[in-house]
Amino acid sequence: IATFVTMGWLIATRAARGAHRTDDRPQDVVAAAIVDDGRVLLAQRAHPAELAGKWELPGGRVESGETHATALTREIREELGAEIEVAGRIGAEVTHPNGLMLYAYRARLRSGTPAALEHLDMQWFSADELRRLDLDDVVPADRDWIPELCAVLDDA
Ligand code: 523
Repeated sequence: IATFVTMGWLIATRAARGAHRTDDRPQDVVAAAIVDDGRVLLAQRAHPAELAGKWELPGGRVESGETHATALTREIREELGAEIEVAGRIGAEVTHPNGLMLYAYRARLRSGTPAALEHLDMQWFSADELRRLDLDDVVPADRDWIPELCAVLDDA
């Protein structure tokens, strides 16, 4: 019996370690560049304190079992109360200092009117307005995406 108990314990601890390793994988965060009428929607973060008031592409963490597209559609529904259709990637992925991996996607509105349900504010930016935006007012991880966003808007 002791042998079976020991074997059971070994299997259980290995399984727990395996599960733990899965949790340690860099977590994906997805962000939407919703483009409408030649403008992109940026939202002003409400939290944490060091990011509060800074502009970001709205989005959030991908939960287990979700694709990037389903996660982004859910986040935009929760944060802005609108339905989007997710298109291709935009810009390069960004590694956050805390280990998160951030991915930006182009998107367009399917239905609903976006509203800042969880953000301090939101605003539609033209390419010129984006170029004039002070990068200090942008969430650090999102700064690299600005040139690519301008290019997308110039083509829109
Ligand atoms: N970012 C970020 N830029 C950006 C987003 C959507 C998120 O730098 N455009 C960072 C900010 C947080 C982390 O990614 O450190 C998680 O984003 P958050 O808070 O918008 O995602 P949630 O709502 O899924 O996660 P919690 O608030 O932590 O529950």
